Amino acid sequence: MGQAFRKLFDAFFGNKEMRVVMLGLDAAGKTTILYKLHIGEVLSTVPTIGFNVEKVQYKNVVFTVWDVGGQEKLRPLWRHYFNNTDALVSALSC
Ligand SMILES: Nc1nc2c(ncn2[C@@H]2O[C@H](COP(=O)(O)OP(=O)(O)OP(=O)(O)O)[C@@H](O)[C@H]2O)c(=O)[nH]1
Ligand SMILES: [Mg+2]
Repeated sequence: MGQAFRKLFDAFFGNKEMRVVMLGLDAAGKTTILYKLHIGEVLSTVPTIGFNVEKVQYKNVVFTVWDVGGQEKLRPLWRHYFNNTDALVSALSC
């Protein structure tokens, strides 16, 4: 009974996890956004070769945010990040 109640409680009030993938052309600002969300600061960045991944908590949701390199040679790899993704953020430069 206690375990069933805990499961029910967690379903309503426990942390939920969501996987978010950020894609966009190189120098669009994805890594800048990721670290602003993660540590609250704008860091100086270098072009991402591969990916960065960080957990960002908002209320009871833990977002696992994948920031994928946007250089042309890396774009064919983007499709490999879509599996089990709950949200996609598309970064545009302006
Ligand atoms: N003016 C301006 N510059 C920005 C902004 N966001 C990021 N930058 C700058 O743009 C450059 C590239 O930012 P990144 O966050 O590394 O870009 P990225 O999308 O991760 O690029 P890749 O890793 O190559 O895919 C850095 O020099 C940032 O300081 C913004 O909102 N405004
Ligand atoms: Mg980057």
